[in-house]
Amino acid sequence: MTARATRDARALAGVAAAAVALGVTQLLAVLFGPAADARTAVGSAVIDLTPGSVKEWAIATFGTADKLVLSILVLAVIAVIASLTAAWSVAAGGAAIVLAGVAGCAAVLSRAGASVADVVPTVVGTVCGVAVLAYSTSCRVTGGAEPTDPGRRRSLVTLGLLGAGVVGGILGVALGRAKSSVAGDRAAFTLPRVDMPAAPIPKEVQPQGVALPSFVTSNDDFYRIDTALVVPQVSRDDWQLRVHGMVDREITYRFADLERFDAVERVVTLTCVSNPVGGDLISNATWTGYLVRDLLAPAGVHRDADMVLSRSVDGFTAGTPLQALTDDRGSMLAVGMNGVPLPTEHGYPARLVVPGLYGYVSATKWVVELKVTRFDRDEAYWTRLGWSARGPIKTGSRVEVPRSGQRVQRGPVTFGGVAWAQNRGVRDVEVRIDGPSGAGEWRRAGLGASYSNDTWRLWSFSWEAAETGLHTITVRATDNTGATQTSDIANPAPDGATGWHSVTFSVA
Ligand SMILES: Nc1nc2c(c(=O)[nH]1)N[C@H]1C(S)=C(S)[C@@H](COP(=O)(O)O)O[C@H]1N2
Ligand SMILES: [Mo]
Repeated sequence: MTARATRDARALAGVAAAAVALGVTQLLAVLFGPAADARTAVGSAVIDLTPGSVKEWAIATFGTADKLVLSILVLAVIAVIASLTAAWSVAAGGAAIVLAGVAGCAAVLSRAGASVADVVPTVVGTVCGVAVLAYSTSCRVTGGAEPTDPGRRRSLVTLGLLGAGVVGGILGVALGRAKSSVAGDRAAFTLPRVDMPAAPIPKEVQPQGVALPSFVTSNDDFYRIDTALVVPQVSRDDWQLRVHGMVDREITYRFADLERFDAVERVVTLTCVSNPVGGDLISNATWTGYLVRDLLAPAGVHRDADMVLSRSVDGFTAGTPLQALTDDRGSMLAVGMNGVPLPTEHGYPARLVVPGLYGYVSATKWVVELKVTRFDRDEAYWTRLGWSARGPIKTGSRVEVPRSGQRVQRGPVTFGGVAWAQNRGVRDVEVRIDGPSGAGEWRRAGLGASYSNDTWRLWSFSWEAAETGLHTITVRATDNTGATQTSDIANPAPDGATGWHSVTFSVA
């Protein structure tokens, strides 16, 4: 009985020590700045070290919530390890905390822009953690007249320390966020006056009689995918864009320098290479910004360059064909999204938007560097993890209505969805109900007006639901070159999923 209680007490002491270590580290990191945040550094290192296939799985399974899941997982793992090692022995618990501290320091130092001083919060936190463990496990069972009392008191103090660690950690995170937030800077930013506006969007882009996504996705609904555990906070004053590599002269733009370029506006549909067949990692927005080719021109790009490696402030890189950045498709350094400054999670104050290419090879958010280079000299983030160096968006389409398993009343009904083939444009969408073994044959869907080759097209399909029971609807798109979306099934890796989207529904 006594031995068990002691082990439980040690386990509790281990968790308290970990909580204090993390809490102190987090609070001190507020003073030292974001680079000293060991929690974020470790999480980011975990993301970077996770094999590409696991990342892919995490994105597919958790989507935009993947980072929250990771944070909870990391904290749970820390608590379990701390309690198990300390329950084993105080020395093991202490060693685990010190090892975690060393790993934390290593993670901090491995991040872009960290200095040696940034490990101070982690070192102090580790020392505090070890001290808590030593205190909470010392003279546990003393024997003597009242053996339980000192132990009880100590358990209460240990619980108190655990609580203080948790509160300190939460406070540290909140203060750190408030301190580094660029919300104020963003609110004070007025988008540039547009010199080359986008063509107006006719209301005919939106088919009637069916609940489809809006042709222009609101900023709140726009899908978000990135490797950033914490959204980078870059103010316009801090932002710089360094253009270098295979150029005649290196240029570093400050944010105010952008004003001397023509501001353009374009409607472009972004798509993630991780989007599975039927997935929703695709959205459409009106972007405001500057042409990348205008920004590159003064640097004097060498003729033998064929790639631009864009780098984010958080270290993410994308390799984009130079051609795609300089041809007439209008690739942009975007500063505005749907008429407001870029939301921080979408890259404030500046990001790349390249029509026709998946985001992983083009859409660098919080972009601070454009290195003119060659595909045979440099490799970007996802390419190093096994994804294709080049990522043109494949023609795709999705059924939005009906939803899988939806019950439809007998009689006339309108289905619909979206189709895309950025840079080529969607020419046709065909729908098949109950094929290929059933009576179903491909029939043309109605199409919302085409806005441009770089934007998705919404489609609708009217059908007479006559036979009760289960039915399947399948969709496929044809692009403006006449090529029809392939039925071959491929996974997102290494260069985008293919296959036709089918949805099964019932008629009652
Ligand atoms: N800095 C940074 N930029 C990034 C990424 C990233 O991980 N980090 N992910 C890219 C990927 S894979 C996609 S699909 C798009 C998504 O842009 P969005 O989040 O604005 O929709 O951003 C791209 N830009
Ligand atoms: Mo992506």
